[in-house]
Order: sequence, then structure tokens, then C-alpha cells
Amino acid sequence: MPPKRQREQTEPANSESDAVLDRSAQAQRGNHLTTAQGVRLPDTDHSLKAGSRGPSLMEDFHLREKITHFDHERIPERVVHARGAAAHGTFRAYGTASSVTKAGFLEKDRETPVFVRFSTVLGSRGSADTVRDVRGFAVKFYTAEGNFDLVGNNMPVFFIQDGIKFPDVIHAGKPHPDREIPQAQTAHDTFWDFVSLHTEATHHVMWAMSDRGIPRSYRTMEGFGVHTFRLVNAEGETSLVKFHWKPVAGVHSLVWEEAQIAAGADPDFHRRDMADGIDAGAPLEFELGLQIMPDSEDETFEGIDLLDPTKLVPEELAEVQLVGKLTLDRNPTNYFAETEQVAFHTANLVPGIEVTDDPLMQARLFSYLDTQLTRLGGPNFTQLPINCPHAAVNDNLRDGMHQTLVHHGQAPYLPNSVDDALPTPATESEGAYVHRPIEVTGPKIRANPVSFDDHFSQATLFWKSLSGIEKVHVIEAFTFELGKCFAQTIQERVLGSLARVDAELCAAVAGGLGLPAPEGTADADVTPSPALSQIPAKPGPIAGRVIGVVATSGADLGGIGKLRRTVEAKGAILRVLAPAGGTLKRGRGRQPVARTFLTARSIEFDAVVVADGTAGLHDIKLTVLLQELFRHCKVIGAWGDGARVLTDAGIDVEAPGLVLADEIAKPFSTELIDAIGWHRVWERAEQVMND
Ligand code: HDE
Repeated sequence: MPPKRQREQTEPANSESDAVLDRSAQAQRGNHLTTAQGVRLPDTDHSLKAGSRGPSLMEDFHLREKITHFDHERIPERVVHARGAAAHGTFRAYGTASSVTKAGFLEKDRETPVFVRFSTVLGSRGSADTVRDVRGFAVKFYTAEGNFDLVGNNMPVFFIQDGIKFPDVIHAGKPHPDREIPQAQTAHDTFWDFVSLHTEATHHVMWAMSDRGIPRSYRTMEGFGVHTFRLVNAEGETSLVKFHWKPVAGVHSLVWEEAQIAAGADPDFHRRDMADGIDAGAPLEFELGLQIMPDSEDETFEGIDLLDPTKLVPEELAEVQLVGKLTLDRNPTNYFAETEQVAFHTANLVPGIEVTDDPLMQARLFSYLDTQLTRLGGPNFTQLPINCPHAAVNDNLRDGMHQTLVHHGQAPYLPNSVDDALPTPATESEGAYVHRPIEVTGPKIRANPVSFDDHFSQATLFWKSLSGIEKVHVIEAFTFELGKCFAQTIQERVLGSLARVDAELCAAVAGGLGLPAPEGTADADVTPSPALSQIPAKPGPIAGRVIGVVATSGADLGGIGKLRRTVEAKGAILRVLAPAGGTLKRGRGRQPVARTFLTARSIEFDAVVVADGTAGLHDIKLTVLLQELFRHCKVIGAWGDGARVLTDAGIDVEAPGLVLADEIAKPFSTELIDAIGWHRVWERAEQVMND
């Protein structure tokens, strides 16, 4: 008799991904080098030849296997979001969502393992992290009820209202097909051609041109589910919700010059920052929030169509209620196995969370599964350790490319009378995903609801909600990007859209381009939403932020040690910057040098202070570094005679955001930490712009 099909699978693994650990243990067993067949090898540097100068022999199975495997090491990169970095962590629920959803992972104190991948959209896998772009924020929750993927972005709205246009907007944003330039940029004709011909994109374009398009780091980005979801509670009641991720570190961005410098000096800026922060013991932390709206028949809230993904709901109208905390504290072990092979899918839902008829979301429900078939080479990618649910899996899916499971039984169909009628379908009370029976009617047409015709009012809302400096950045970004367009007709068409957003914005951009500003027709009467501005109301935490200390072997190493202890206790990273590498030694003091003037750029520091005992230090690279920090409105400090290094570098020590003291003591550290918590010294902006 053939063996009976296995009756029940094991209990869900709720802690670390046991599957991942098992597979990595299998990957490298024993200390000797072997072939893929497990045969031990004496040498991997010389091919088998007929004499030391002779031709290589076909017989060399090791040479052939090694080269053949190498030839196939690459898989197709993601068609969008190709460039990304990820981390493991845990989500802990506060229990505050239980009244609106029965999703088990949102029950009080429930801890769920997660894997989160952050990405840019347009660039290829090897492109730079800091380009102006939307960032992906994709979270895979390995819940006890199956995987739930929240595949969001760092902006709450999208360029298009209907998924059928997605290939078009991406074709327009990707490099031009003839020369394949520019890489990872929207600063070119086809992008602006598309968004000015599809004016529904205007709101999202405002976000992309704002500071949100160049985040300081992944830890300082907000995340959004974008679409409206439908939540279902234990009583079967439904509500409409929007998902938010709120970074504990606050929302901060780079300035454009930093983003450009980083793209050359450190293209891995964001992934390095995340990995270094986690290694330094500063996990990335985000709170999950819900905006909860009634599930009304017209799916509209305060006049906002909740099915239109180009619209947000201002937080002042629907408060973001915090329901749990995400902590990312473990770097992946292997980039390819985990970050590259992770497969997100918007249809990976758990009971209590459903989708709505947002036409953008509907298209996504098809796309994500489909794209993995090409990218991961067949239908069995859910068996890859990173994609494996931690919940028990008992499906009737069989065979296919790269099948790694050895299924038992004879009857992969239901009902069956051969394999003890297993597996059995579950009832809703046993945890089955049962779709709410929602009535669907309507004529078969290709059309949008009339409410989707409003393309400008929320673009105006966003603009009016920004602070002065944020508005300046938006103007500069539009002027830069449009300045890179060759076709004047496209520039003029975009100005036509901007005139419908705000006359001041339009006039400023037109001025920069040297074109006349079209007559303004902006007529939306909006109430600004302060929550849309990134300017903090109070200083935030400094965990994961980087403080550079300029020093030489004559410097006050004891003071550096004191400062290091203080900032490291807050989760920040202190790096000593010196003319040469090695270890600075003075008396009994020792400080390792993390960066030299040659290897450092200003972009990697949130603040730089110059140590006492360095007076007379002069290096053009240090001067450039300090001047960049000054121009980028970052905190600069010095103690003792370190201030002279600043004045020698042409830094105005009277300017705002200069922290000076005679020695390292509490007032200095407190002022420094506070100033970094504000992120930038925008009070300095005017002086810098006029320089
Ligand atoms: Fe995606 N998107 N998308 N997208 N998306 C993909 O799936 C797609 C959209 C987002 O780190 C692809 O596995 C369509 C909105 C993220 O692996 C693909 C439409 C939002 C990621 C795809 C959208 C996103 C993707 C490419 C319009 C924010 C990276 C590789 C209907 C809410 C996930 C892949 C990761 C990836 C299709 C629109 C976010 C081709 C058709 C809106 C974060 O399936």
C-alpha cells in the first residue's frame, strides 16, 4: 500500500523563521568544499587540463558545474521597485483595532514576525538609493492565520486612478527606450509628458517633488497603504480604513544637493544606514495606524471618494488611531535568498481584512502573483524560505517548476474518499477567509465615476499645508525637473497644471524656466492639513542618527569618550573623523578613527562637532565638508579651540544651529541632542540661500 497522505501539518512557528534557519543549515554543511552533489573537491582554482599548458578537458565536471551555475545566478529584476533593501522584525499589536477587525495579528499583545522591504520605484537594481522617487514600503506579516502583505508606499496617493494605466505611467517614467537614459529619474520629457496629459497625476507629482521624494533614511519615512481597505470585525460589521505607518524617529528628508552627492559618493546610502543602524542596536520603529471611516453606501467620507487612490483623507478629519508597533531589528543573512526572492502580493489577506473596488487596487490583485511567475521561475515560489507562511499549509497545489516538497497521498482534490477526505475546508468560525457577501451590480462599461474628475483640489490642499521652506523645495524640484525637459510644449503643459494648483507656485516655477506663467485658475477652497507638513512640532529621538567628531591625536579624547557614551545611550552613532585612519592615542585615551577626510562626505552625518585640541587643523576636504553641512542646515558644533577650525573653514559661528562650549558637559550634549532632534536648522535657510 502506498503511504497515506499526511494528516496534519505541524503547528505554526510563531517566533523566528524556523524554515529560513533550517534551509541555511542545509546550505552549508561540513567544513570541506564540495560539488553541488556533495563530492569533496581538492582544488577549485585550476581547471583540469591536458598538461599545464594544454586545453581544458570536457571531463572537468567541477569546472562545468561551477561556470554553468554562475551563468544562471541572476533572475529578472522587478519590473518596478527593483532597487530595495530589507530587514526582519516583529509586529506587536496594542489591541486597539479589535473593535474593527477580527484579524488575529491585531489582537492585544500578539507578536508576529515580519519581513519589510523598502525600495525605489524606477531605478534598476544597481541604481542609487537617494534619487527623487517614490519609496516602496512592503510589509509581510507571517501571521498565525497565513501571510498578510501590506504593500504600500511612502506617499499616500498614486499617479493614476485605474490600474490599466500602470504600464503607461511606468513606461513614461523609465529611461527613454532608445538610449536608456536617464536612470532612476523622473527629470525627463516622457514622464512630464505623461503626467501633464493625465492630470489625475498632479496630486502625486506634488508629493514626489516635495521633500517626501528624498527621504533621509528608511527609518524616517511614513508609510501608507494608499487604497481604502474594508475591515470586518467579529460581529461581521465592516468599516473602511486607510493604513498608515508612523516612524517613531519622525519624518525627515535629505535636501536635494545631499541626495545628488549621495547618489555618487554612496549609492547605498539608505541600505547602509538601515543595516548600520540595526547593527549598532538602533532598530527601525514604526507604529501602525488606522483611519477608520464608516462603510457607507457611496464609499465617500466628508466629500472624499474613498475609491479614488489620488485622494487622501486629512488626518484632521479622521484621526490616525495607533494599533501596533513594528520593530525591525535583524538584518537579512543573504541578500538574494531573502531581499531579492521575497514575493509580496496584495491579495495575501487574512480574515478581517478585505479589499475595496478601488480600480487601482483591483489591477494589483492580479499583477503581483503574475509577476512572480516570471521573476521567480514558476508557481512554487511560496516554498522559498522567505515566502513560506509560518501558518500550517495544506493545499492541493502540486508539481510545477522547482517543487521542493514531497507531498504524501494520492488525492490532491476535494472531496475525496481516498486520502481520508483530507484536507477538509474550514468554516468561518474555524478561521476560514470568508468574503463579505457584498452586492455587485452595474453595466459593463469602461468609465470612471464623476468624482474622479477632480484632479487639482488635493494638490492645492497639499501645497497649502506645507511650511515656507517646504514650498521652496517644491518650487526648486519642479524647476530642476522641468529644466531637464527638452520640449517646451511639455514644460508649458505642466505649467498649465500648476496654474490650477496655485498661482504662486506656478509663477515661481515659470520664472525659473524663463517662461510666462499661464493665468491661474486654482479655485479649490481648502482647509490646510498641518499633518501633511514634515516640520516637527518638537525635537524627536536621535536613535540611528550619525554624529561626526573631527579630531586629531592632539584632541580632547576624554571629551570624545564622554560624548560617545551620552549619544550612544540615545541610540545614536558617533564616528570619529580624522586626517588619517587608525586609532587616536593621547595619554590613556584611545579613539578609533571611523572616517578620514578622504573617505567621508558631509551627507553621512546628521551633525558634526569639532573637538578641543584641533586648532590649526586645515584640510580643504574638511572645509568642503563643514561648508556642505552649513549649507544643508545641519547642526555643527565645537568645544574648546575646535571653534577655530570652524572659523578657519569660513563657518559663521554666530549663525543659528551652531552649538559651542568650552568643554564636553551636560549643557553641550543636551543642546546638541535637542538640535539634532529638530533634524535641520531651517532658521539658517535664508542666510544659506542668500550666500
Ligand atoms: Fe506595485 N508592483 N503596482 N504598487 N509595488 C510591484 O510586484 C503594480 C502600486 C509596490 O518590495 C510588482 O513583485 C501594478 C501601488 C511596492 O517586492 C508588480 C500597480 C503601490 C512594490 C507591481 C501597482 C505599489 C511593488 C513588481 C497598479 C503602493 C515592491 C515586482 C495597478 C500602494 C514590493 C513585484 C517588493 C511591486 C504592480 C501600483 C507598491 C509588477 C499593476 C499603488 C512597494 O507586480
